[in-house]
Amino acid sequence: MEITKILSKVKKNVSKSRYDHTVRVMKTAIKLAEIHNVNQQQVEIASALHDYSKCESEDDLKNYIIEHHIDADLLNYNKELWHSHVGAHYAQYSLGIDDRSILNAIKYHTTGRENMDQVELIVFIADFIEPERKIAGIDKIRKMAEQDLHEAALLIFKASIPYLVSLEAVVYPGTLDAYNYLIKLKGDH
Ligand code: DGI
Ligand code: FE
Ligand code: FE
Repeated sequence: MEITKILSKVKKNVSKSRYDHTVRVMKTAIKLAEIHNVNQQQVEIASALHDYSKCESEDDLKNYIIEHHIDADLLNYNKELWHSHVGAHYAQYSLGIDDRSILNAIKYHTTGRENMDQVELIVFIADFIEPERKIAGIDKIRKMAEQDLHEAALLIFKASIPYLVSLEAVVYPGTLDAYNYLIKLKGDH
C-alpha cells in the first residue's frame, strides 16, 4: 500500500495534534534510517502507523483486544500500552501488511521488547526524540540516536523507567525485559 493512502487513513483516525506528531516521528525515523542504512520504506510505513489507534477510546481498545484475541494480559496493565498492539493488529488484518518488522515496530513502539530489529529500534527511538518532545536529557539521546541505536534505546529506558517509578506506575514486564536485554548486550552483567 502506498504511503499517501496509509497517511490518509491515519489522518481520519487520529486528532490533528496526533497526526502532526506522526509526521514528525516519520521524518525523524527516516533520517535515522538514512544514517544507519536501514530500509526506509519499512521505517516510513511503521512510523506512519505507529499511533494509528492512539485516539480510540479506552472501551473501544479493550473491546478490540478481547474480540480479536490479542494478548489479554495487556488489559492488566496501563491503557497507554493498548494502542500499539491494536494498531499492529489493524495494520495486519485490515490493511493487509504482512511485513514482520513493520508489524513489530508498531506493536512494540510503546514498551520496546527484547532483541528489537533496526526498524523497531528506529520507530521506538524516533517516537521518543521527535522534535516537539520536551524531556530532560533529550539532546543527549538525540545525539546518541545518530551514533548507536542500542545505546540510544538504553538511554530511553534509563529515563522512562525511573520516571514511571517516580509516579509509582506499574512498569510493564516487557519494558524491563527490553532494558535487561540491552544491558546484557553490553556484556559483563
Ligand atoms: O503514543 P505516544 O504518546 O506517542 O508514546 P507511547 O506510545 O510511547 O506512549 C507513552 C505513554 O505510555 C506514556 O504515558 C508512558 C506510558 N508507558 C510506557 N511504558 C509504560 C507506560 N506506562 C506504564 N504504566 N508502564 C509502562 O511500562
Ligand atoms: Fe504511541
Ligand atoms: Fe507516538
